[in-house]
Amino acid sequence: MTTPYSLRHDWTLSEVNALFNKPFLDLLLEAQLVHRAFFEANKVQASSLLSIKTGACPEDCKYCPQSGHYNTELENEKLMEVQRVLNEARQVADSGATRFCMGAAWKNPPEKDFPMILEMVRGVKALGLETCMTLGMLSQSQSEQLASAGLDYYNHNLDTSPEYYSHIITTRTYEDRLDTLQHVREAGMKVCSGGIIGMGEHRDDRAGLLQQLANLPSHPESVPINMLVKVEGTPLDKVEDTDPIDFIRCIAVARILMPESYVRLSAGRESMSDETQALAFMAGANSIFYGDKLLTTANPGENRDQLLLNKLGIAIEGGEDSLRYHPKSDNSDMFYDAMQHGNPDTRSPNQQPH
Ligand code: SAM
Ligand code: DTB
Ligand code: SF4
Repeated sequence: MTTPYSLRHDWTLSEVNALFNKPFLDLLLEAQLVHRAFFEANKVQASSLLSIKTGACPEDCKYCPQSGHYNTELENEKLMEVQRVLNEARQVADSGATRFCMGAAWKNPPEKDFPMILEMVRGVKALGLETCMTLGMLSQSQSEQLASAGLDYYNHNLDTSPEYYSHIITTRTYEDRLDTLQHVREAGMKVCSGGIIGMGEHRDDRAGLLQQLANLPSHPESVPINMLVKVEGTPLDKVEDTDPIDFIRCIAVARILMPESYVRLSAGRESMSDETQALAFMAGANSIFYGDKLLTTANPGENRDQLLLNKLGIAIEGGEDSLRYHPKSDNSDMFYDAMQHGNPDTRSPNQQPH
């Protein structure tokens, strides 16, 4: 059976905006149907985060508590010893999370530290966890070394639209970010790339960010959608709160544009209600950060997450590749057909009658 949505890499801004402008319930239904056509329903992937080098970052990302340009009273820490990282990873392996994501507050990883980074990848991999790192910009050679050491995923976010980007970061360009994503791809690693909602951006910027991600030569396997965590001392700490419904729209549009990708309901869950999180899962989010800390800020602890997931009947999945192209759950085809025939303008050109 053909999947109802073919993968596209040619989305126009007006098409993406048209999705954003749909009635909320229509958008949510479409996203959930796309989700069920590509993934098993009621399952989420769980990753744990560890900051392996904290603070004093030379970059000026206006959202970030770890930038050395702002005073956030964060305690800076140099690169962690490999054994300490592996001890943390052992605990994660027992928690139910399947991926261990190590983050460093660097513009790019210094060559002198690179052998330790590679050792961490090998060590975490040997514990049976999937490995992910986010270390800033990478050269082609560094990407290849990480891939050879067994790094499964590299996280590098586009963060926002190309147009809004310079309001948020001035110390590296959008092009720099795209270059790193290309190096990661060429080295054969899986790409984790997404952005942040709630930095004072316009809806067009949210559409622009998702358009950029969806129009990459291959969709990122993992798309983290972060809600800004406002940290005192950063230039964005007083920005207006994002309406949760607007945030859910971003998740739903990401799901529709990148049907095969894991969409991660990422930073910001600590201050989200259970109902908002439930709507995010309905909109097609199927991945979370698990554990009581993100990199430097709080995340709901495992107890709160277990209660929520139990309430919703959602299980943490064991290994993500086994679930790709899972047979469609229940009768999503029937609903999908009904929706398509009821709303002809939601059909892509190759689905329209001739
Ligand atoms: N330094 C590396 C880099 O920026 O590429 C890796 C670590 S950085 C903290 C990873 C991502 O975390 C950023 O790209 C951003 O999307 C996200 N992030 C950082 N601070 C955040 C905040 N306050 N709220 C939401 N997301 C945030
Ligand atoms: C991503 O998109 N979000 C994570 C992960 N990738 C590295 C980081 C969120 C950081 C939130 C702020 C903090 O805890 O420092
Ligand atoms: Fe540094 Fe990354 Fe924070 Fe930017 S997001 S200031 S690069 S740690």
